[in-house]
Amino acid sequence: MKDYLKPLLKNNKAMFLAYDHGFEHGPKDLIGKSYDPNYILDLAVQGDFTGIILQKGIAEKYYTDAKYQRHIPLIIKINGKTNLRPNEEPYSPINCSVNYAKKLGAQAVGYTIYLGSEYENKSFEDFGKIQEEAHQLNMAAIAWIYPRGKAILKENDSEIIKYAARLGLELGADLIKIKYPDTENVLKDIVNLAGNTKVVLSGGEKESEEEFLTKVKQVMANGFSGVAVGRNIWQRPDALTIAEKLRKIIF
Ligand code: FBP
Repeated sequence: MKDYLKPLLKNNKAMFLAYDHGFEHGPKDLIGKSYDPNYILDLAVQGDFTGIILQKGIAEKYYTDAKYQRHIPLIIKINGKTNLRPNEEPYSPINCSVNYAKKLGAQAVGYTIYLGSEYENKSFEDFGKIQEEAHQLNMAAIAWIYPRGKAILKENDSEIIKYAARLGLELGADLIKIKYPDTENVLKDIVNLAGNTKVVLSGGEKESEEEFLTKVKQVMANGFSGVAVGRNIWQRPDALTIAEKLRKIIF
């Protein structure tokens, strides 16, 4: 089995900085200096993250600098949606090809699947193609798997998060990004169900440093491969300090 994730891992672990929130949530999330992509890219380098997650527009206009290309591997999020439309049955359309992500210097592509949505079938078709194209180009295929839609009564229901983990493996994702389940007891099951697909924790809304780092400790103790986090890092004035604490837990 080829290890497409190798350029994005350190000691086999991932610490990704997510920065697609201007698209997904709008400017309300871009608190303080975080509206500035250069600030975030510098943070990713100085904080020793193992990858940065960007939409193509930001990659095209900011990741061109050699200081970033040399020091922080790129993951292009190739689909995205705003939060302005009713979220009842979500679907996130593709806005960048795998081929173009490669041209921008990406080592991986990321794609969000809303598990349980009326449109999940379309997402599976999309991801099926994306995964094959990515592997042909020697890139990793990463799936954000978020249960969402009318059929989903609780987005962090542990049984559904376990389902998401298994789905990631069966769809051929190299790595999945999932939300913290409603109980710590299933963390090991999640990892076991994902098998050779790596699992990282999605950061979530900003919470206290202690709450966030406790979750990270728990997932790492249960075999997760790291985190992909945004708001819990760059919404803080002391972003580099928390990045260092995170690094100590993960590596
Ligand atoms: P955070 O660590 O800030 O939660 O970022 C992770 C992420 O998946 C982002 O990539 C994405 O923009 C956002 O969360 C989507 O959040 P949601 O769909 O839950 O509103």
